[in-house]
Amino acid sequence: MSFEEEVDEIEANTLLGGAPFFSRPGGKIFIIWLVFTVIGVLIGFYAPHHLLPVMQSPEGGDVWATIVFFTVLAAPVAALVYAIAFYSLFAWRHRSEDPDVPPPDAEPQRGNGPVTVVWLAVSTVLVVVLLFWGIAVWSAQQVSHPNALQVNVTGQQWLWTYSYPGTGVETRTLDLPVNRPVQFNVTSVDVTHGFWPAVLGVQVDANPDVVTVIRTTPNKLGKFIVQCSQLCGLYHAFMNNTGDVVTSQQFDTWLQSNGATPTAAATAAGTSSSGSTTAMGK
Ligand SMILES: [Cu+2]
Repeated sequence: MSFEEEVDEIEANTLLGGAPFFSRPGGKIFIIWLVFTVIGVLIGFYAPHHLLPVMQSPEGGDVWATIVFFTVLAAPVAALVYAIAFYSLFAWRHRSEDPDVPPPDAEPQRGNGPVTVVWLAVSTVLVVVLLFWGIAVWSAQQVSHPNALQVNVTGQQWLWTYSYPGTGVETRTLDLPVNRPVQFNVTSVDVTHGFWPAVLGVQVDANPDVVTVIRTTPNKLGKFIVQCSQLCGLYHAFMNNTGDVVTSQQFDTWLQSNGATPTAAATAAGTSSSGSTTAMGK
């Protein structure tokens, strides 16, 4: 053993109070924790691409980012729990000849100052970060646009009805014009339902006698699914229908095919020339 190695060993045994870090339980748990954390972070970044639908609004993008961010932040916490459990199963299992003899108690963690301080500090920082993230994402949906398309959403056992004020149109499919802010005014006529067009980043309870407002701006053409997210009775699982993000012109045509006058359809679809009461010819 060289002089440097001897010095290293002496330092390891004095400064670290025993064996080298990575051969002590704490060191081994640290390595397992590191591996599990990396796996958790990778899952956070890559799993949504396989598990989530393609989002069709900036609010949907916020939901996506929130899922990734929360998973990545949770990864080291969950990894610590799994690392300790995993290590304990193998290293600290009861090896007594007599299975009726319980193992001796471990050193109590209560009263361990550094562990308590680190635990409280990390928990506090994580909760505050998540709180501010949540407030920021939530408040972004609270901005009202004067030009927003109004859609009244009504839940009942067990279907959704959509009406477009000013047009007389009431349908069972939720067509929306692309790149136009939408304001959903959500209510229910019987029990609590949950209005959930997931790809639009919108999920809100539909409560009887209450109108809840939620906003989004569809930015990607294509069909999507609206589901009920609150258990609302026998056929809750079947309480879904389709929506479609279309161009303004297609939306105008769709409104007219559902009974709107050309003028009302053009106004609702935003295809009429602004400041004029005359609807543009198609
Ligand atoms: Cu339901």
